[in-house]
Amino acid sequence: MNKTIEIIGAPSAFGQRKLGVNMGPEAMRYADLVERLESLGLTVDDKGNIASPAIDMKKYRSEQQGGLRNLPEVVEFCETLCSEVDATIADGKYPLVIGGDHSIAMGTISGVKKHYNNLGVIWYDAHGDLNVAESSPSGNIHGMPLRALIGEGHPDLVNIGGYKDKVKVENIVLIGMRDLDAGEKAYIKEAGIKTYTMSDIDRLGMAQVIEETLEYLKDTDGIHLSLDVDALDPVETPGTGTTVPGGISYRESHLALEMLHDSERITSMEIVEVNPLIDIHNKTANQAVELLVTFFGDKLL
Ligand code: NNH
Ligand code: MN
Ligand code: MN
Ligand code: MN
Repeated sequence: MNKTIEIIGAPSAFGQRKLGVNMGPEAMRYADLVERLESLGLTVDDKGNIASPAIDMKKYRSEQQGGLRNLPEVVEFCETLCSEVDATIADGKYPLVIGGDHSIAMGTISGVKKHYNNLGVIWYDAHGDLNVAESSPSGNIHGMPLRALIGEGHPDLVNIGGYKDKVKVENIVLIGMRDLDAGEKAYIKEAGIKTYTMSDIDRLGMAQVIEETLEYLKDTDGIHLSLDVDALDPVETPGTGTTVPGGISYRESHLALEMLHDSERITSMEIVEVNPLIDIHNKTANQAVELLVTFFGDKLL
């Protein structure tokens, strides 16, 4: 990596109901994110956290039944993030967005996509995040960002960054799936989205999954990696709001990130859903940092 890595903290908790995920960026910084990347000889510029709308505790704790929880806050947050990511790439730097709940992907990817004609997206997650309000069991917008990026859902989400249709269905690869809602399953089949469930990973092995993913995305002109730490197994990686048993191991994740680094095809990256308030001694942030160090080129030998 000869580009400067620009870290953008995205402390959103608006996409779901568990406060603490907004402290994810600090948890990763306190796990020596910047120092560890610099020790690889990389140039790192930490831009700090983007400005967030205030959290109104009463509203945050309320049921807000019927639809899209914290919609205006999510939109405002993502618009700011979109502009920051856009500026980072325009400056010739490599954007590394640290979340924050997964709703921020609408901001990150809307900023990234301005610089690519045919962007690929790898969604490394236990969940598809392909809901619309009508199919969502929770009203939590962190379960909807990928569908909004495709161009479906509430217009305010679909039009973040002032334009729509950021990601083509044929340019998406889902890895780690094991908790898909009924509407998401139907949509994945109907749209034909390339998907690796946990049983696919078990049968094929992670090395083949990543090789096939890169081959599948061969015609893209850039690939964004959106890594939700709940893709990993909660026994090893407990500090996240929506844990699902039977996940990807820390070791398999290292392999995946090493292969993605070696491919030199991943042009932007975000890591999301680290929640230090439900973690054990900041273990999850530490793992996130270790994975990022691997992703940016550390070698075992
Ligand atoms: N599918 C569920 C929903 O939409 C859960 C989504 N939760 C996530 N996604 N953590 O990564 O509410
Ligand atoms: Mn997610
Ligand atoms: Mn998830
Ligand atoms: Mn999640």
